[in-house]
Amino acid sequence: MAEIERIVILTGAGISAESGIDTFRSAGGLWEQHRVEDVATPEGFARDPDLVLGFYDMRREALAKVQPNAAHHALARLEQEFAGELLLVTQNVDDLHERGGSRDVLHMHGELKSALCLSCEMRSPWDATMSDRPPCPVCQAPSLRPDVVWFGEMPYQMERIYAAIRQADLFVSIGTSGAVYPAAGFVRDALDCGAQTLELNLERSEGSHWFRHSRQGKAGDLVPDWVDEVLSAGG
Ligand code: BJW
Repeated sequence: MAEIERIVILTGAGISAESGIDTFRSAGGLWEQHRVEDVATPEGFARDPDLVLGFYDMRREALAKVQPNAAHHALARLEQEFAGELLLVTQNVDDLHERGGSRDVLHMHGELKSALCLSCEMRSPWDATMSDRPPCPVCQAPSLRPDVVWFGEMPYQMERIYAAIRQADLFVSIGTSGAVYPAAGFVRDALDCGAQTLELNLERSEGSHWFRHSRQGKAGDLVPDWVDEVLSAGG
């Protein structure tokens, strides 16, 4: 741990579970309540925009009622106190990392509190509903969609992520099932580049065997302990 100078962290829905946000693939999770083809694909949006806009309005509204947990706060502390380089990549569209104190968060699957205009292609901060078809703040067209990455779409900032993984000494995956690519492939990219790999998850994920180390438990317990280890090793 003392030799670790560059860390890439990937987080998923599990890190926000203890804050009260549903994960996707757990029993009772979002994909049991809604068909993924209907609410998380461009084709689903084209078929029934009201359903999709309502789904994301509901999740944006729910976000206002939850708070970051100990795992989000611990990663913010790591960002502040770690002497080396850190890239925090999240698949989550919530803003709990930012509200937990992290300043530099790469949202590879977009953000609930951002709108993407299908007319002018601009992204705008967004805190209101979309199902009432408000105008784009930039071009005024009533063409907003949630600024999230659906299946078949390209995640954000892939070049920056791959560049950081190529340089990393340690890749850490927290609270993600490893079911969705390209994020699920990052551990193999990190291994290929000689990095240490660590998984912190409630249970072994689909890609668990790729990780050199795997710890099972709640993110709210595992992440603060791991951050203490990194910082006490002089990182
Ligand atoms: C806890 C816990 C606690 C619970 N503490 N842990 C290669 C092979 C096969 C298919 C593909 C492939 N490459 C691409 C594809 C196609 C597709 C894909 O992956 N399909 C799979 C179904 C196989 N991928 C795409 O289409 C992606 N685009 C793409 O690949 O573009 C081309 C490209 C080419 C080359 C390079 C780069 C790109 C886009 C994927 C978009 C995913 N979008 C969603 C919706 C976002 C908006 C929204 O939020 O609604 O993103 S789907 C959904 O899944 C969401 C999540 O970010 C993502 C991952 O889910 P996550 O976070 O892992 O949640 P869960 O629920 O699955 O797991 C939670 C985990 O936490 C569990 O393990 C629990 O045990 C654990 N947990 N409580 C710790 N307290």
